[in-house]
Amino acid sequence: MTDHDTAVTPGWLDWYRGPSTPAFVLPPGAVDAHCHVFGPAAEFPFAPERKYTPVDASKHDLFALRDHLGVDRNVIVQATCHGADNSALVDALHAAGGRARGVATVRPDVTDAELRRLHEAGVRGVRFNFVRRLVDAAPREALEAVARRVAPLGWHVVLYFEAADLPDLESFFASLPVPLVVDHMGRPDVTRSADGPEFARFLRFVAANHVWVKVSCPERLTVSGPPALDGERHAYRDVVPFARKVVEEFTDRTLWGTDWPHPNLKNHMPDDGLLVDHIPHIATTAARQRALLVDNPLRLYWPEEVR
Ligand code: 0GY
Repeated sequence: MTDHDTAVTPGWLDWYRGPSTPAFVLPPGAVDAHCHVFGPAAEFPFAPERKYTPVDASKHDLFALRDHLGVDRNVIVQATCHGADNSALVDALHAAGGRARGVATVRPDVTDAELRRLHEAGVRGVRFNFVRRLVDAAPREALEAVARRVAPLGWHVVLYFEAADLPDLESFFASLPVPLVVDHMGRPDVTRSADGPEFARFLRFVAANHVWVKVSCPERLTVSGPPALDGERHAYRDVVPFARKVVEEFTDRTLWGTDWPHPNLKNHMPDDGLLVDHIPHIATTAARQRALLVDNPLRLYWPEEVR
């Protein structure tokens, strides 16, 4: 893709306008720990090497959603369509006035001054993406170099990979000198059993390496649904056993996020209000909900408030 190619990717699903008001009331201080901003392209052009061109999803749109859902804070994750240009992310972090932290993408030759600038803006991690439809593969030495650069800042690495790739990647992940956070439960194949060998392997990896897990993206993982649309408050039943298992086994290291504005969904765009209504199905007690939504993200992203 070239930077002259500014047309939105064919078939792109725009984010859901006018989300419902959740029936589930989020606890005070709840954090949406996985969301993105896209552009606006006129102000923050997308990266030439991107694999998709989304519809704009600005910081103002994100903050409006935050307030509508009853979320208190956001963790904004650099999306691949912005490459390693973190300008839109940093702009959103500044505008959030302390109510957002960030996860950036940096290259190994990033300067110390740039890392300091990102830290001051609120960045607390970098994302390593292994999903081939989203990025060209980065050499492991380059990723190791990035991890070494950010470790002294107390940052973590957010890992995005497909379940089938975990066996190849696991020892590399374990060697990184930083805390690890996995996106979307490592993208399990939910047509298999949550008690089966593939997910068991993922859970062993999590346990052995003290990994944090985002129990996010049921709308991306689901096969049989039903989707979070038209008032459906029992959506994505096929994903629930996976998320519930993670929440129950690793209650103190789980994070939740909307994944708004939901890049690359193919068959439906969820009503974000109904995604909030999904939470009590995966975190079934008030204590688990508080850990998932408030205490855990605070410990990882605002540790100075947890003393
Ligand atoms: C997500 C998932 C996806 C995309 C990105 O940065 C991105 O482009 O993260 C995806 O397409 O699976 O976490 O938003």
